[in-house]
Amino acid sequence: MPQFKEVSKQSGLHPKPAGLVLQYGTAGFRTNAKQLDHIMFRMGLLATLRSKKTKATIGVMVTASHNPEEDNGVKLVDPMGEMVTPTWEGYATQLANAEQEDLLAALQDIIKKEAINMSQEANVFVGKDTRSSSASLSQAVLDGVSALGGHSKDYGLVTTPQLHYMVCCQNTQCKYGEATVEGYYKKLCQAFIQLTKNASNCTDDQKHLTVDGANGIGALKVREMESHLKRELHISLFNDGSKGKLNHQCGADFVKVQQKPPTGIKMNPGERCCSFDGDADRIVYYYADSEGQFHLLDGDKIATLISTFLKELLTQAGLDLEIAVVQTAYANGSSTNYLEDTMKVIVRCTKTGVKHLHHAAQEFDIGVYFEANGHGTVLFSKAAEEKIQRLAENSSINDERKRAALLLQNTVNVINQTVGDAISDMLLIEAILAIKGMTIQQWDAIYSDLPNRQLKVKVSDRRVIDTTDAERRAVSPAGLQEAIDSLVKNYREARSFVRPSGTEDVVRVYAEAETQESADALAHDVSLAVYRLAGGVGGEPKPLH
Ligand code: NG1
Ligand code: ZN
Repeated sequence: MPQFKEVSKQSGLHPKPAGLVLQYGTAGFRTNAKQLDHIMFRMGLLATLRSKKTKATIGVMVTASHNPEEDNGVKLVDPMGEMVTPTWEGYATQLANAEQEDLLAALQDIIKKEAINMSQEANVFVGKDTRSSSASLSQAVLDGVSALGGHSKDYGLVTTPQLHYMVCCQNTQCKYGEATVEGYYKKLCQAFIQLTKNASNCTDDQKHLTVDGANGIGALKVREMESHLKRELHISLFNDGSKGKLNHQCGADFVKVQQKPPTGIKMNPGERCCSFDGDADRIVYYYADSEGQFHLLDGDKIATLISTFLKELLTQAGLDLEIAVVQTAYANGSSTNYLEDTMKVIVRCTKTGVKHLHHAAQEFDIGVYFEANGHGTVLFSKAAEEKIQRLAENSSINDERKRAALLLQNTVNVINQTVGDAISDMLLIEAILAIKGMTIQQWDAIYSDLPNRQLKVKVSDRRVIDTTDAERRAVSPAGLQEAIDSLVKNYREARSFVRPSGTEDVVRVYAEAETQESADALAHDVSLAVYRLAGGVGGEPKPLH
């Protein structure tokens, strides 16, 4: 194959350390940046093959999201902005782990299995986050693309969802929008401004939002976007990367897991604050009340706010569209009860990992999906979008229906349907709160979270834990589920489950109960059961109090 000579030559500049084995996991490859040069080059090769196979543009994003600055990672983006299919995740792992001398054979194997026409043109979009290692690692991706004769476009510093958006725009011949960062701001901000025109008497105070940029790419992009917002949203940006370290004691993951505010921000009582993660695909909100008590509004609260808003608009517009909320086992039990019992919307539970949620959400006219950690978006089926569009253009309907239809139309436009997007979610939430004239306290009061606790247990091989029922029950090792069931019975309104993490070498334990003390005690009890029954390593888990 003519291109193989170049691959052979270039791969020598990105050699694989012998024996190193890495896995394409839930979030792509993710580890210390020092181990990733050869992976990046090879993902450039793989993206080129995927582009030839799909005859479409493929994305490659260099980021390790909420991990520490020293880490990095890479994810491939499929033609419509979705994650790549499991088969290609398998190829990614094969190609990444082929020893240097076996690389061409590994490539050949994929080409043969997928019957790839090597004379087909290839096009790859590349983006990177602000990590110090990202510049050279994204160059390695570009080297991989050019080694196989593919065309590439380097978007440089972009958020993960911005890269997904570019890929989708390109592959829909710009029907989804213009494939530029400017185009992204224009589409989202125009929709946001249209939405907020429906907010009556919004004061400057209500238009104010404090944003923790996690010292990452999201901060840069919020700054870039600000002029497009035409003062309809006043952002005070903290942790903008000028001083602090990426994700260090800040960002959405820190705030959600620690259940406390990030360092480096100024919080005034009652004011809305939000945190992005390191690649701006997650967002959580929070505020401090007049007593200084911290209140977190996570992905479940966000899903509830958005689905309530959409359901009301559908009723006002007289549109018969089925709306569902997709969650994971980590969703707070109170949110599930509220959605099912009070809101009467369909709720689905899937395995952890965005691709599972995204997939399930596609089955409905409108699928709102959020992980409790703040990753999520809304998907509208093609038919739903067309119905909304037709109604918005219909001149013979009454004012109430018309207003609702236009609101729905602009809601569709403010949302990045390709993947969870902190910037897009932020604009949607801000617009909803403004339209409903709702404070963050009122939003928080829609339902009360059950106190909960997440813990990690180290075991010698986390694969001994196998789960079923969307990860809510353990089928192995023997006796573990029975132990959890009997521990849960000791507490009121309690629930607990365990699962092996897909991104860290740990078993995650989740517990919720009527009080924080009970949730903490149950999480500890279950951690001990995991430690004893699933091969715990190191010292026994210690009680939290
Ligand atoms: P793992 O490590 O498999 O629990 C974590 C998050 C996921 C998802 C992925 C990808 C939790 C409990 N888990 O997965 O929701 O975001 O990372 O980043 O938050
Ligand atoms: Zn992220």
